[in-house]
Amino acid sequence: MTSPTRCGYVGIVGRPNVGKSTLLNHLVGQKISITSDRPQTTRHNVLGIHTEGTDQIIYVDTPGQHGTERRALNRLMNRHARSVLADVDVLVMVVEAGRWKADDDLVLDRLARERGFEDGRAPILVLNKTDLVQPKERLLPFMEACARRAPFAEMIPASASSGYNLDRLLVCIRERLPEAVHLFPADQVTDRSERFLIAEIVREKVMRRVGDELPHQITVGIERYVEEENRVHIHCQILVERDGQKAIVVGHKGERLKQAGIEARHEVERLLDKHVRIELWVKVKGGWSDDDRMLRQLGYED
Ligand SMILES: Nc1nc2c(ncn2[C@@H]2O[C@H](COP(=O)(O)OP(=O)(O)OP(=O)(O)O)[C@@H](O)[C@H]2O)c(=O)[nH]1
Ligand SMILES: [Mg+2]
Repeated sequence: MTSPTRCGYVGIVGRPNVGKSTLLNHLVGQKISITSDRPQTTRHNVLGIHTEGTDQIIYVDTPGQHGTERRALNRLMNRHARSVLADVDVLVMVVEAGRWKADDDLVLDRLARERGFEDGRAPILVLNKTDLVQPKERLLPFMEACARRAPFAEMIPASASSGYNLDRLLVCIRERLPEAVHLFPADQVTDRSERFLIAEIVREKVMRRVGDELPHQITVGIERYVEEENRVHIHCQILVERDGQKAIVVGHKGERLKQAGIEARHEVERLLDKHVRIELWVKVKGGWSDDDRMLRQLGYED
């Protein structure tokens, strides 16, 4: 007799910048969701699929939830993240070890409202970035304080960037997977198209280079994708909101954009396993991040 297969959706939620996407990439073993030290890097729910033997885990990375910004893009991002709370089989809430903030309370409130803690629905709490906690003795009182906030199913101190304790997290997730048939082929790692991943890689490289100078009024679209004999030629358009932002993205004598393009090309070549040429264009389109119709055109589906 063959053993039954198990398959389930595992939502990863939390406030911005706690390391949700880094965690997803590590668990799947491949870079799927872009990361940066800027809050609100992730804008869509992104699936990362990990199949091993009889188990298939479908992770859902979500945009960081927060209570401050009010543009249409931010409302949409919050909505994407909230839709995951109720529906997934297993929920992982990520916080930064030693730093509980107001937005963590916001996430927990929504979670209590839309999911609850009964009948095995309580989330696993990951206390991420433990590598930054000094001295280590500070961890224990923080864990005790977390335990008083909500009846978490498990609390796991971990480091998504080094991989510390993620094996324990994986055991906890596997224990909770329902018996079910696999929903994706064993070799599929995401539901997103190559074009989506490429646009995201470009956005990551640009975001990381502009640092604090620009908030998040950047988006990237693939305008043209041409497969030539032995390489792929990709035209990307980077949209910003204002002329001043364009100057920041382009940088002195175009140097910043050029470097972002080089970094993106290396990563896209690894992804596609082909030679790649990337051309980046920056265009000003005022108000895109607060315009519902424009957001839909740009691929931010509701
Ligand atoms: N020191 C340390 N840094 C980490 C760890 N995990 C993630 N980071 C860093 O934290 C920053 C944010 O990581 P992301 O994975 O983009 O965070 P996120 O929660 O997905 O952020 P949003 O998508 O904006 O909500 C990045 O600079 C990561 O490299 C960790 O375990 N230790
Ligand atoms: Mg993210």
